[in-house]
Amino acid sequence: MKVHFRKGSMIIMLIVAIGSSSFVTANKYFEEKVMEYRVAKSQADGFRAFLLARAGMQGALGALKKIPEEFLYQSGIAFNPPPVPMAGGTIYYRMNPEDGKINVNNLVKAYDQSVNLRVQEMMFRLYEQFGIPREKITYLIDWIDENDEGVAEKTFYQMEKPPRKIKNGPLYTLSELTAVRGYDRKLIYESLKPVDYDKNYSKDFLSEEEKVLITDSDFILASNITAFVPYKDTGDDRININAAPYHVLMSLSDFMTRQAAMRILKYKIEKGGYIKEYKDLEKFPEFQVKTTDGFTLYAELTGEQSGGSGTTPPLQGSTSRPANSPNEISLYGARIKSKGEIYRIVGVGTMGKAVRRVTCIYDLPNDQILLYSED
Ligand SMILES: [Ca+2]
Repeated sequence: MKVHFRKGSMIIMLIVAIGSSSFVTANKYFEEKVMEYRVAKSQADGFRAFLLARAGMQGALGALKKIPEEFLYQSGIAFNPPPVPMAGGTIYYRMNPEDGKINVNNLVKAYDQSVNLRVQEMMFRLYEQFGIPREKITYLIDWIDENDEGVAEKTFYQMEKPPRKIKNGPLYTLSELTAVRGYDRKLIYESLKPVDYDKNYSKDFLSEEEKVLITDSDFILASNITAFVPYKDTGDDRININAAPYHVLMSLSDFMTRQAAMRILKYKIEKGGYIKEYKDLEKFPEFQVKTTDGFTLYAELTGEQSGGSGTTPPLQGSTSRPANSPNEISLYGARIKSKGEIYRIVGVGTMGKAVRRVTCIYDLPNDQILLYSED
């Protein structure tokens, strides 16, 4: 009996042992499978969200190609339509004209690496409004141009701690600007509005209407400049007046006035959000002021002073700048355009907790994507 009992108890113990170990194994197996399932599901959600984001971007591209621009502007919501529920998730897209900002890459002419003086002067005027020292434009030019001759070139960045490599080429995105001497996130992405601006301007100077036309975001450098590499090196530095914020409009010429910039912003509203022909501006007295060349501001902005002679308009606050050859600036023709050509498109897809975003810079006339990123 004893033996039998022993045998029996051993068998029972064995069964229990097998049972408990298999239970542990099964439990572990189950947990692993649950984890795998969760990972797979979140990956699937992420992938689906990504597909929705791509679909949003495609939708925006389709809208840009098919819908006349004036309707996009005038309908208001076309640039940023409400979210669309799709396949258990949501699609959003947003598009913004990018050529109302100054493309800093245009500071250097790609074909001969010389400085584009017209863009440099626009940048001077822009930086002056924000109280940013001019040297920072020179540092930026050194960063972009191929050569190593300048004040912020290879040797400067090698001495930095930690040392970093100079680009000596165009910026792919504006975020690269943080690597350039004299720039940081604060300067680029935070408001440069003077603390006493509202106190000084709001009551006496700005009408209620004007307060709407100059928004807080206009005081952020990143709202006024951009960086993308053009599809073709046409040297096109024209500013899209339908998309340009106040400070960029003020940078167009030494002869731009607050009244002239406001006139553009107000006229745009009068026209339902879109100035189809910039020729309309000619009739306003604000654009009939004479430049030192004897042309009107309108002629200077539109390049209609073709074959213009005389001297280059002097920079504000500068008397020491060497004179350029007479036609150096006027040669490039129009400074403004009314048709948008470059757009930033953001597509966002959500599925469950997953959110995916795709961004592109799109050149509409050339039907080219200049930059594409996913995150
Ligand atoms: Ca350089």
